[in-house]
Amino acid sequence: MMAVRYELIKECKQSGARLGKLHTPHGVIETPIFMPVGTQATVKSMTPEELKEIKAQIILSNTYHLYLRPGHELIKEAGGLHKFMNWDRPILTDSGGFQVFSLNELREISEEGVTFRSHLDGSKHFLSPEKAVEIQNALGSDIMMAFDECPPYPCSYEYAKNSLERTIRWAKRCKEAHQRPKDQALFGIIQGGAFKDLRQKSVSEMIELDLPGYSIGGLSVGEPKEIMYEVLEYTTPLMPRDKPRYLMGVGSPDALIEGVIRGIDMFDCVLQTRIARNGTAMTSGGKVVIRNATYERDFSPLDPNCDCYTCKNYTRAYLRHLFKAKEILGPRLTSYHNLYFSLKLMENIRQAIKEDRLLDFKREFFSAYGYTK
Ligand code: PRF
Ligand code: ZN
Repeated sequence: MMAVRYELIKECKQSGARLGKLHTPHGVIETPIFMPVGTQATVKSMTPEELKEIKAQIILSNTYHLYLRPGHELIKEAGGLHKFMNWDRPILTDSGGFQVFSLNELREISEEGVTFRSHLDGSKHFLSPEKAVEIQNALGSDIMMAFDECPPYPCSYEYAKNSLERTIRWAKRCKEAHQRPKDQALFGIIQGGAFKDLRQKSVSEMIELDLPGYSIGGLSVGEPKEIMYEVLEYTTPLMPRDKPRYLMGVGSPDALIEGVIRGIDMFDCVLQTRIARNGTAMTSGGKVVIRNATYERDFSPLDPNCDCYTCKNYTRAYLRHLFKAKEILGPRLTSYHNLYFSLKLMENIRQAIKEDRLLDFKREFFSAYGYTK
């Protein structure tokens, strides 16, 4: 028995979208889904009770950060990550492969793994496929990610090729090191930059490992959106139909819709909470920068079409005041709304797939949001 099982419910008649259920040890997830990011064992400013209130089904956390602080041994001692942070629904942990590259300029990469200095105190550390799996086994996440190398954009064909081949070898090592395949699912990561034949090679070699799910990595790293959509268009059809497909680190409203249309089932992104902290809200009418003077006497809700706690109880003028006064309630209420907005968007997407009208939904959403395409 595998820890995680994907049940394909329906394929959209208008697009490549799929409706499914992902069965995990901590409950069933309806897909396509957006996963709020809880890098340091907390979705910034949100309690688990609030996450449940907005119907978050699964959250993401990070091996890299938790290994450095407070340490995976401590979390294991606490009874695992779920207990430690008081979240009893599914958790996916990223492997640290991406964070070690994006947060460290002084890293050194070899076939064995990556040596790097902590962004916290400069201490020296080593992450490898075996170590990343050991940490994730200690954390006890429902879904763990293989240790990969995410090449920058742009990057040469040669670099992308070597890096994806190494990512395949590392994925094999992850699978061998995995101690808890019965209650933790290991997902593989497809790399290959923006090169079609490399993405094809990456998929065909990765699916030979017969893992319970696969993600697409190496996108949204600075390439134009059209390139990302093109890569998805030729990559997802090669991926198994009976397993979940996860697009890593992508979650702007347009990319969520475009990704689902191209057959993606899972997304995560820091955007929702990050822009909330600097006072930007995602609303049905597009982005609202709440500090703007236009909202000084705007006593209407952040999003008149939203029925979240923030929108039911507070005005734009009040939120603007909170941000101007640097009160922590401002980021909190805005994070709550942005996450609610994105989870609601995914619910609407699932409903549209059910009714075979996802492309119509896209047209309406884009026009209201102010996207031109
Ligand atoms: N690999 C891993 N995590 C990631 C990525 C990746 O390529 C990305 C790229 N968008 C985000 N998070 N392991
Ligand atoms: Zn709202």
